[in-house]
Amino acid sequence: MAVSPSKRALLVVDVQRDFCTGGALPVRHGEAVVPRLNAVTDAFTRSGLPVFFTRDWHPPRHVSFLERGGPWPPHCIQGTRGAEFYPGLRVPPSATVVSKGYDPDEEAYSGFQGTDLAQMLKGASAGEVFIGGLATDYCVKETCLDALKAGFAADVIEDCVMAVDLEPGDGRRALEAVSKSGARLVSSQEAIKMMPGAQQ
Ligand code: VGL
Ligand code: ZN
Repeated sequence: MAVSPSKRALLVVDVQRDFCTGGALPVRHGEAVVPRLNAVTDAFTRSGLPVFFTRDWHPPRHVSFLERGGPWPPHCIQGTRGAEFYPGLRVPPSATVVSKGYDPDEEAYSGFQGTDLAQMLKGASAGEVFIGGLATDYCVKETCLDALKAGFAADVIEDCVMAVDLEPGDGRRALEAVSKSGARLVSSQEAIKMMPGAQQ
């Protein structure tokens, strides 16, 4: 599916304190994606392409929390420090922030679930989304699968994602699953070089 380079958008998934070292639900080395994502974000904004940042945005006592029988410790509670974007993550003024998982009784791994993300992407003339962030085996995977279902081409930036890996290999299997569903796997360097007007 060839999409014009001018129709690309960047989607940065859940790069929040709670998913990084020291957070409530830390992804091993989660914060390692930050400098690479910043470079990709810069390339998109330099090319005038839209950038979107999702954030996990749970009410206290969310259905996914252990206290309600869910799999996770409380994390990314609305308005708390843990729900903040990781320090140093570049969120440009032009970025659109999309909050998800705000329904107390519904899990929402995908940035498309219960949000206007698909309409906003279409409104920004996007036909292809480049995806990075946390975590590979949950929110990145589900966001990518929903992007494909909504008719977008999708590229996962492999060195800009990190997995929870509750079971060893979950991250690798998630990348296999999205790739089998039609997503392309790229490196951040490749993504940067694909930008319209890239220097090299
Ligand atoms: C996520 C587990 C629980 C994610 C969110 O962003 O991948 N994982 N909530
Ligand atoms: Zn969550």
